[in-house]
Amino acid sequence: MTLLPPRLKIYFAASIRGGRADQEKYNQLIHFLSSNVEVLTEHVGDASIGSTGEKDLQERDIHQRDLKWLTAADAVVAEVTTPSLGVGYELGIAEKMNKPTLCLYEDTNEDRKLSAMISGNPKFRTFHYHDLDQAKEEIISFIHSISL
Ligand code: 6IA
Repeated sequence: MTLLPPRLKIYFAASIRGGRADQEKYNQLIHFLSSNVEVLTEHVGDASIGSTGEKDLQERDIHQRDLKWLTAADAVVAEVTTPSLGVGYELGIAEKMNKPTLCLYEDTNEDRKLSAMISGNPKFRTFHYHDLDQAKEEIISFIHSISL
């Protein structure tokens, strides 16, 4: 009998109260990730979660639960196109915990730019993409790099 290697645990971070305009994109990225790794935070892509967030959990419980998952994660993948205080907070903690971190940012023609605190951070792997297939290729490359 051969033992399968443990699946990598990924903390997927993306905007909730920062705005849900990209929710379907989060969903697709989570779905893609899930076929390769364990995603601890699948709810982030859930269409039923609006910008007000989960209704059956107290804010304090959400914070505590997310920090527990972040601590347990092998790595972080963050979709950072829609600016989010929560995601920025999680990224700062991930950095202090030395978690390998991939930040995905969709380049659009809109007049918005990624925060220099993310794009300027050498500890984060930041990738600009134009379509989701590029983001998925980068995810595979990132996962390979941390699985070595
Ligand atoms: O400031 P934001 O709400 O945009 O922050 C989003 C980030 O914080 C996500 O990456 C989540 O991991 C975390 N987060 C913020 N609110 C929640 C939350 N409540 N539950 C879980 N994680 C949250 C509400 C809804 C939720 C279940 C999707």
